[in-house]
Amino acid sequence: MLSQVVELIEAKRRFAITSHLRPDGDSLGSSLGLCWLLRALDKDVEVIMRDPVPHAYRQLPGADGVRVTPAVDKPYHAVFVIECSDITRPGLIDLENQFVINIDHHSTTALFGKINWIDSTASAVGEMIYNLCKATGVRVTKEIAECVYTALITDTGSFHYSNTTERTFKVASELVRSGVRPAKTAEAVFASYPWGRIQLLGAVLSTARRDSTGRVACMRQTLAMQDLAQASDEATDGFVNYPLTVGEVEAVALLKETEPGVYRTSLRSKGEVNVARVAGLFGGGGHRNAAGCTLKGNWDELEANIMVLLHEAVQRANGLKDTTEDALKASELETRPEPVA
Ligand SMILES: [Mn+2]
Repeated sequence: MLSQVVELIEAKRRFAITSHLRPDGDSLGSSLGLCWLLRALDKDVEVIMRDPVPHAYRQLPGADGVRVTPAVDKPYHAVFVIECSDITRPGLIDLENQFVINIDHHSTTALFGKINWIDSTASAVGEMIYNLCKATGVRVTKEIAECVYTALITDTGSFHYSNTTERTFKVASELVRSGVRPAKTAEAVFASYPWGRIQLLGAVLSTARRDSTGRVACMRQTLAMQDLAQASDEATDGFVNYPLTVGEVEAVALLKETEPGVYRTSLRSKGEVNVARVAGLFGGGGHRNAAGCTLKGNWDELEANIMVLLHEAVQRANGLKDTTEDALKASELETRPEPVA
């Protein structure tokens, strides 16, 4: 919990901070924000990651100091692990031999740390880092503010998602007062993609289809599409959200081929529709409205399966009794158009 984290920071001096593979806005913003916080307390600290900083986050203060490494290869008094569901998520060799502090806002996280600070009411870990500033008496500098603000806007979908609370806006307001320029940060994060993203988006959208209820949609992304668009993995962030911009669509799946026969699957939903539960059936996890899992097997079968499960999730959220006939009818999919790539 928070008081244990504060005590540990006071007692120790040499720290590392890490987060999950393919770091995102919250993992990087929170890691770098915490790094600035610890520096303000004269601590010896560095951010270490298995994967490099994606293009969208290279403007973050301190991003150029992130050390990419496959292992925890230096001695530290403690290693902070930011928003990871378990100790393997950072992909760092020897991490399990460290004094680990687990900081997360997902209630589903394993309590793998010597200290576990979990706050599922926080919209992003960034919000928790802000609270840690207050708890340690560290002034929220412009650097900390920019890092934490990036965490907030990415994890709340620019304040669209249901994790956005009054407190999120209060923190955001304080961050703007500390020097954040919202338009500048938003442009850096959401408007700095390479052209290949547009080409890839076109290809992925061309695979979109719905079930007969119109409430469940799915899309796929193949390795061939990615090659053709010469798009990096990070250029595809957020594609899964497009079908949800349609009024009646309540749940969506994007199956993304990462190697032949293996699909990293993103699930998104609106309102009460719980996709974390669906992801959980396949060993994945996440939040009610945003979750993910890895599927293996045949495209068409996996897609049909996941759509039936999403349909059930939609039914459950709407309090409707699902008859077998409805479920079967819903599993009849629209004919897939020929994909562009
Ligand atoms: Mn997060």
